[in-house]
Amino acid sequence: MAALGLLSSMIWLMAFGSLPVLIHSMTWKKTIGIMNNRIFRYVPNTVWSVVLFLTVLLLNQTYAADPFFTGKDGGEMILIPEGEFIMGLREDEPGSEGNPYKRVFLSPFYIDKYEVTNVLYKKCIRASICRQPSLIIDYPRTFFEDGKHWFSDETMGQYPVVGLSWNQASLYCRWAGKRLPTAAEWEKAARGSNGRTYPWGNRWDETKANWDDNGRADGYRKLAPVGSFPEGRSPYGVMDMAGNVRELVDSLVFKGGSWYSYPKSLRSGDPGHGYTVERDDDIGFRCARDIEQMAHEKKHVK
Ligand SMILES: [Ca+2]
Ligand SMILES: [Ca+2]
Repeated sequence: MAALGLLSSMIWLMAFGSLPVLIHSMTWKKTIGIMNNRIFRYVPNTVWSVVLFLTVLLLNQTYAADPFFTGKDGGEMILIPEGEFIMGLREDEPGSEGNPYKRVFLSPFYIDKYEVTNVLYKKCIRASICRQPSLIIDYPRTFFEDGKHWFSDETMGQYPVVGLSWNQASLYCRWAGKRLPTAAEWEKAARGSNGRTYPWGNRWDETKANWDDNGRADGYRKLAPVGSFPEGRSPYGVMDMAGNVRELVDSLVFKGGSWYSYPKSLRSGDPGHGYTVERDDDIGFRCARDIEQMAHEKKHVK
């Protein structure tokens, strides 16, 4: 990803840098011996410049907007490598009955680095695939103190989208060329392979996630923009796997707890049962993607 980003930036720099430089470079052809023949002499500099500009632009489109790392929605994804991980809760933890530690093997997959944001969800609405989110109960708490609307206000673009049903979330992922993660995939992406309790480790830290503290320790009374807690990232660099919005997966459970949850629900191994309300103001999601699917599509594009 970093290499692609660097390449993309360089290409853009070349594209915008080359055009004015070449147009004004009247001695350009003479400095390169091979250009100093009949064909090149009678083609104006501006034409060569435009050709170069368009080539560079085309290259940029090819490498910068690679849908295999971002999906159609442009949401950045992270590779979770193949292998075993420990799922569930330690024997001495509350809730471990019925959800004990177990080893689970998973093939590699990609998962969104961030919770799906309002700005990304709006792309799917503009494509006439997704419907507007709406809350099943319009709690007063869904409005921010200054009266901003949680979805329509333009300054809320980087906040996670809420107010969706499971079907709406699933539809979004499919539109983006992705799917909802399984509970196991979600949990591995959140806690890594060694069964740690929270994405950052085994000890609770009230400053590393957005939870129900009324803003006292984490700085947020309600939702926070995605990626606001980089120190709370998972071993793979996935953000907000504890708190902010609890996340829909492909089974009907919610993972990771939210801004309206206490630390117990923020444990990555928490089964996330006990909530049945859809389209709530603390429920969001992120998408996943198969490696095989990506390789298959790439072959077809070529
Ligand atoms: Ca909070
Ligand atoms: Ca979350």
